Amino acid sequence: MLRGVTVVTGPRPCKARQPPTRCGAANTGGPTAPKLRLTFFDFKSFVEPVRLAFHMGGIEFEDVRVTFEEFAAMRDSLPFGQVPILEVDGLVVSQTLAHLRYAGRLAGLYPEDPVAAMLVDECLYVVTDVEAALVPTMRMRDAAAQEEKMALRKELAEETLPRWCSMIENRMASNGWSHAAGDELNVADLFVYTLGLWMRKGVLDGIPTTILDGYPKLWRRGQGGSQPEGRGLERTALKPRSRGSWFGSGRGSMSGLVR
Ligand SMILES: N[C@@H](CCC(=O)N[C@@H](CS)C(=O)NCC(=O)O)C(=O)O
Repeated sequence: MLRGVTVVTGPRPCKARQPPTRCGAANTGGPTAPKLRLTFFDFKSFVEPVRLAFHMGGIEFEDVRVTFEEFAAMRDSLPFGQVPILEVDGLVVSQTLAHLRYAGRLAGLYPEDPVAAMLVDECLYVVTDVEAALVPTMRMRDAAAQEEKMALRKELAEETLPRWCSMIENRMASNGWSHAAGDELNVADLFVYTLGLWMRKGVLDGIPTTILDGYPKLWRRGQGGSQPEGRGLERTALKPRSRGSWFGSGRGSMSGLVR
């Protein structure tokens, strides 16, 4: 039995349902709202922005958290052998960015304008690139690999991450954007925010928690900026539209989001 969440006994096969022909309207619990189940491990990772987008839009979804053992048991039944998966009325879909854009459309956090949407996509892929630079060092767990890992982290802290952060900062500044990819809060901000929290948390040896301090547009303290930090975020940007606060809700790792 899972810890306080619904057990996934194996998603239905993709062929069970045909994809909808158009994007659904906001799913705030109406009779035609699709039934949504998001399945991942019980940590934030890159799935957190999807959960946040659903939450901000007041969109009902089942937040299924599986253990590694449960994932191993279900892996062969998954379309690409990976989590996260999002089930939409039984249709099983993989890939976080697909989930995030879908959640953003339902929640009104993804632009309809094609160019504005492309700019959001640009930011999402930039964040994916930054993440991709960090992830290999996460896998270096053996004692023998520590020296190499710390050398790579030093390069990340002193060169790679500052270069990416400067480019995002400059992109915002030169376009006069108040947010990560435009003038309104959207899923790009949620993605940048989640990555930023992780980088600043002190859990990545060799990456200083001050890593984003020199980028006031990218990571602005207090309220009103692209990535308002901490409790300011709870009060403003991530305020859910129709339900109680995500923060402090005691839902697994979610309550720790702003720590
Ligand atoms: N590009 C995929 C990556 C998903 C992914 O790597 N998931 C990992 C868990 S964090 C997984 O399921 N790994 C198992 C495997 O690939 O066998 C996404 O964004 O959803």
